[in-house]
Amino acid sequence: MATINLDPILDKALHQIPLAREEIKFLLKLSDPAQRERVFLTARELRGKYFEDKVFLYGFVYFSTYCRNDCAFCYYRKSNSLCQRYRKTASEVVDIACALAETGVCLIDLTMGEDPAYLSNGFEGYESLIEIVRLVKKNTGLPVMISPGVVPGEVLKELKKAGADWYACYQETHNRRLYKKLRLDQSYGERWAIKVYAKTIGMLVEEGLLVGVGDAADDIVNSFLEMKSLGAEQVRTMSFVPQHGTPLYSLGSPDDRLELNIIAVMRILFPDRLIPASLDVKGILGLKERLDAGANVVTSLIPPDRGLVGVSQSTLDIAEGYRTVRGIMLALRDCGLTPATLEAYVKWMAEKQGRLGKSDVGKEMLCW
Ligand code: SAM
Ligand code: MD0
Ligand code: SF4
Repeated sequence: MATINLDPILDKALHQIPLAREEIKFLLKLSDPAQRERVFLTARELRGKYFEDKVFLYGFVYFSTYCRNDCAFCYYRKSNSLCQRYRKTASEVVDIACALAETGVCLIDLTMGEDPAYLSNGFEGYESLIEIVRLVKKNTGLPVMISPGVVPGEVLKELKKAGADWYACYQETHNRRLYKKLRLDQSYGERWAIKVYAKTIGMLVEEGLLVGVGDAADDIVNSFLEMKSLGAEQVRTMSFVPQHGTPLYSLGSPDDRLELNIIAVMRILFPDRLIPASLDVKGILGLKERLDAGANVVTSLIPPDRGLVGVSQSTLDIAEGYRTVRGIMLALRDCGLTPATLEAYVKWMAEKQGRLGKSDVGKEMLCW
């Protein structure tokens, strides 16, 4: 294969000229620090073009750590005896969400394991979940993202009616063989279809990749294609965080470089979308490098005194209060970034719901 030169690729990226598969793979595989910094600089320039110096801050309520599934990578997996199991009551969830709203977050993310009490308990279970969303929306007035795993379409419709604006449900990988090793006994098609359905009922959708679990560069490029076809308004990646007592623990932690390269390439391919820098991978110490790679959302902000655990970093930086709006301000300043206003976020959401829901998917950067 002819040697690929970085300059023309970055020039195409800056002018939003679609990149070829080989060019994208070249960027993903970069290891030279100076070259990677040039890619990150291009990513930051593109982020600035659409978002100036603004970042969006998402408050998290991990309200149940019970799960009916056994994902090979996950702390909440049903057979992990080491998982700290809890299920917050509706009033506790509302209390925590209101406290988060007070700190200035622009969205409340309600995350749970696929808790059988909600998802395998017939109408009553679904109703309790819908009620939690309704109460959080009513009491905070904030945009709400739900991350409940796979739910029936009818239930998703009710969750949207109750106030859920976003649906997050990550495929992890679009390589079906790898998917089967990650999300044990879970249908690939079902998990994909409910996201597509969410789009048809006007919800904003987040798609996500898990890296460092046997994925190859071609898998990641294929995932970018799937994200494009889905029209996901928020796209993310997270490095695998090994969990004691789980099947993939022996894989160990991947090198962060791939996650950072992916964030930058996502910014180049989807310049006008939301791309998280998750605190649930490396905590506060990992925030600046993820933002410098082009991310523009800080996720997994968790209040320190509420008995909540993250899903990949169950305790890191939580009790210390580092995963709070106040706790991240220095890192934001170091990156030359400031929190966006709630009005700006709501306006962005409204625009996307109007424009991306229809055929006009905006100028995509993939040339296929
Ligand atoms: N149960 C819901 C679900 O599976 O969609 C929500 C739980 S949480 C948001 C699920 C996501 O967290 C997974 O899709 C995965 O991307 C991420 N995650 C879970 N365990 C992880 C780990 N050990 N390392 C990195 N990411 C992890
Ligand atoms: C995060 N632990 O952002 C959360 C989660 C749920 N919508 C996202 C993966 O890191
Ligand atoms: Fe359950 Fe979600 Fe973890 Fe899978 S990723 S074990 S569905 S909480």
